[in-house]
Amino acid sequence: MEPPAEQRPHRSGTAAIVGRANVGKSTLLNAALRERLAIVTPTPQTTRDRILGVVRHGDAQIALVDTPGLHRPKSRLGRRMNTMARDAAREADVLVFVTAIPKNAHKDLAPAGRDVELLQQVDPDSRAVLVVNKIDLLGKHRSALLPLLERFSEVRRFSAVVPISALRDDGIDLLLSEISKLLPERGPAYDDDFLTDRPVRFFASEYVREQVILATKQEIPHSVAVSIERFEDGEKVTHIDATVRCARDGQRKIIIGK
Ligand SMILES: Nc1nc2c(ncn2[C@@H]2O[C@H](COP(=O)(O)OP(=O)(O)OP(=O)(O)O)[C@@H](O)[C@H]2O)c(=O)[nH]1
Ligand SMILES: [Mg+2]
Repeated sequence: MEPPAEQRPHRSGTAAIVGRANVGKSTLLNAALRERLAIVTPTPQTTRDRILGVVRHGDAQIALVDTPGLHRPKSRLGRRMNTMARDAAREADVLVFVTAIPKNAHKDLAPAGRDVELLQQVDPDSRAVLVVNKIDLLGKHRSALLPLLERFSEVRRFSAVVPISALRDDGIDLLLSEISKLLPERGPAYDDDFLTDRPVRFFASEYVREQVILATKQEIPHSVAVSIERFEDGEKVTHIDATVRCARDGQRKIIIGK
């Protein structure tokens, strides 16, 4: 039986959310925080930086770190993004490896080859939780999950395996409980009201980039960068000037519509 709350030790530490692009890592971060902090789009490689979000769960404080999707890089930016994700995984107390149910598939589900490759690159002794996201896509075929989870367990040892739907807020609480149990016993590292270490300006630039990605097609999002030139908090309104940079003149025409 679990001891009463006042006798349970406080736990705190970092948990890195790592996985292929587009599996729902940022959606998971936001669901755990109950805040729309990280940007989310249907386009792969949306997240470009580490994003910290501090979650309180029972007797634990979890420093969740969202990371760029691991992919085969075609540019310097891509290589930097992969390095960032791998460093976050190595430095964390717990690795939260996220995979997702593919669209229109519910029979003979098997771990994606790329997931297997990535998992084999991780230190086998690290504490890892497997998260299978997008289980809402299974509809009534939930029984297809079991063989998938078993096949993942053959790839490496996981401290916990948690199917979730980050989009529907299904399984998030259970996941946070599993992560909490794996954190070291220690006091909180952050103040009670601390959410993230990034400044508001960073999120302002991210929200502009999110809109550019949502409004344009495949090729453009990867070459877009946004910088905030002015950020002035007024009494009633905040004035923000942002510059959107892209790689080619043709892209500029698509973004501004002329
Ligand atoms: N059906 C379904 N879609 C989801 C779920 N979670 C995320 N998505 C969608 O999957 C797409 C990618 O989500 P993100 O959270 O941006 O994925 P990511 O892993 O952070 O992607 P990168 O930052 O590019 O690596 C978005 O269209 C989300 O709405 C889920 O539980 N179910
Ligand atoms: Mg993301």
